[in-house]
Amino acid sequence: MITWLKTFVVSTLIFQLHIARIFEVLFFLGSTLGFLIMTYGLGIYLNVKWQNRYYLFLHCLLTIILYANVVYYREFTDIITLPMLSMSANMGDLSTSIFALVKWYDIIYFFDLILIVYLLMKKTNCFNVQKIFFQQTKGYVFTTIIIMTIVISLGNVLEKTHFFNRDQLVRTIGLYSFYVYDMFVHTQTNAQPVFSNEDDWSRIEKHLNEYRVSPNPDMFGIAKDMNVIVVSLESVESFVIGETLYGEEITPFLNELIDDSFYFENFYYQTGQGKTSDAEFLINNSLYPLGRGAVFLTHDTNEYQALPETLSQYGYFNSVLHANDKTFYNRDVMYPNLGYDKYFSFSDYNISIRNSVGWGLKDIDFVEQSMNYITKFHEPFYSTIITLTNHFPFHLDEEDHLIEPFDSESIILNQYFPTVRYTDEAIRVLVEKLKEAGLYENTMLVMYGDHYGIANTHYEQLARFLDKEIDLYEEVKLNRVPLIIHIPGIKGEVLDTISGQIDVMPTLLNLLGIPERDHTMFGNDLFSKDRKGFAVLRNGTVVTEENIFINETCLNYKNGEKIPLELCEPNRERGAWELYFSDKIIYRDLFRFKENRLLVKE
Ligand code: GP9
Ligand code: MN
Repeated sequence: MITWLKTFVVSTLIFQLHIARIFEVLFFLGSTLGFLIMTYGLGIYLNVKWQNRYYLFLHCLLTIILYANVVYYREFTDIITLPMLSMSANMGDLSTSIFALVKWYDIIYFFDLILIVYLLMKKTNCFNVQKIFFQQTKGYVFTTIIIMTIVISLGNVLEKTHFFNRDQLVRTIGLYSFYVYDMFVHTQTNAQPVFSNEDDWSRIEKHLNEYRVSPNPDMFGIAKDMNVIVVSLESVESFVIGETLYGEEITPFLNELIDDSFYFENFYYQTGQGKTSDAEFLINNSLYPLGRGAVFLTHDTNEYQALPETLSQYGYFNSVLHANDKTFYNRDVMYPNLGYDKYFSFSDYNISIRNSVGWGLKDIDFVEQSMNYITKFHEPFYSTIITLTNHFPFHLDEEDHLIEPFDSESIILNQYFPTVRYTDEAIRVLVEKLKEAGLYENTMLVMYGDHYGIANTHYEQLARFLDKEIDLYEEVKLNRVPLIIHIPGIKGEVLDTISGQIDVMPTLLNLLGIPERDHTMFGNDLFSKDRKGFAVLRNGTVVTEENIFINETCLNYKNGEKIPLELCEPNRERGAWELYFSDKIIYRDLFRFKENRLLVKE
């Protein structure tokens, strides 16, 4: 009863699951109870002496699962999934983030243990589930089978209807049953058929052709043979661009650069649990990352048709520069697979206490040291530069503050402004150094925000900065990150097409004068004359020029007013298919069969 109650209270209050309707409450309570009966019921097989210990152990285990999710939710507004456990190797580097998320008052989550231990000491037999629920083992086995079947079928039905919103899945089947289902999905995805049938590709191609638009011929090859530098701007969101805090510009350099570049103001991040690495995956493959875990970790040996691989065929030298341990996100394995020739990581930089903060080397020092490598590259080159200073929890020494922190109850939000401002300064240094090295005039610069910086849990305070209420409509818009494309000799402009990270690869190919040919890409050229704005986020939210589908709600795109759900249906469905087909390619490693298929076609 204690575990049950605790799970319900925490889930409704902390996870913002919006369990509002009465049937949702009943569903959540019912599915959680089902899971608890199933697991506590196992105790009937134990010798009475061991039963209480088993119940205590189980309660502790479930409390740990619950609490781990509470901590994770504070920053990621998401639930932990099983493939993420393979990310535990990253934990060492994550420690700065984790310490900022654990609070002293969290002790409250463990208070009930006192009561339980007291009851156990009193040798009460109130935990004797056998007496309460089951007279015989058959009853237990029967109940368990029924509950397991319900949970897995329900999860399956939700997936079949392309339900990509984990919040809703947990809301329906409960937190613990979610793990039963997740385990089922985990074993299923790991055992995807080794063979693909002809049908897989034809369905995918049919879907993609339906939405494919021709790239803009006027832009074809305008950056031909130029070097390309793609900068991942850690946690930089669109809301800071062009904005001021206490009269000071937050991103003065990016604002200046935008005046001379193409700037996409309605560009959305589409990352999942693999965050920075998911963004890299999107940019380099025009495929969606997965809904569970980081694709860099779970599908590192797949066949891909990545951008660096294509560029190699055009004589490019491909590299990544990022001052973190090379194994983080399994990058040292994934990069060669994507066609990168060299990865400059932690050991290639001089890193000391003096030049580090938070997650490691400060961005300005990182850019300066990176330039020593870049200036020696064989041309043309394609380089991905991944910044780090503007990473949660946004630590920065006072002496590096170029703007005052914000003043609100959220320390995280307050600190975000000086770190964004600092990364902006690092980009200024990068551009200056490129100019000094004579590279600026023949290098196309692409900069994108990798994912959100300020989680929903800080929205109350963020609303104060934005000076407006953050309703569902504003919440959607807060998924926008900047995309800047600077092409030497071209003036550029601000473009408002609704787009996402998935669109970058086809755009770059066109600018570089590389025909799309056999590439399977889910994105479309950002400059295409036939382009229809579209972006699907990894949680199934869909943004188009007419409407927005979010959390089973349909909003008018222009004014955010709630409109009938049917109006969003075609776009919701398209978004769901996009994610479904992209996932299918990855889970089944379908590119392995694509080449054979093309040969057969010829
Ligand atoms: C890690 C860095 C940050 O190397 O890219 O990753 P994130 O936590 O943002 O995914
Ligand atoms: Mn990141």
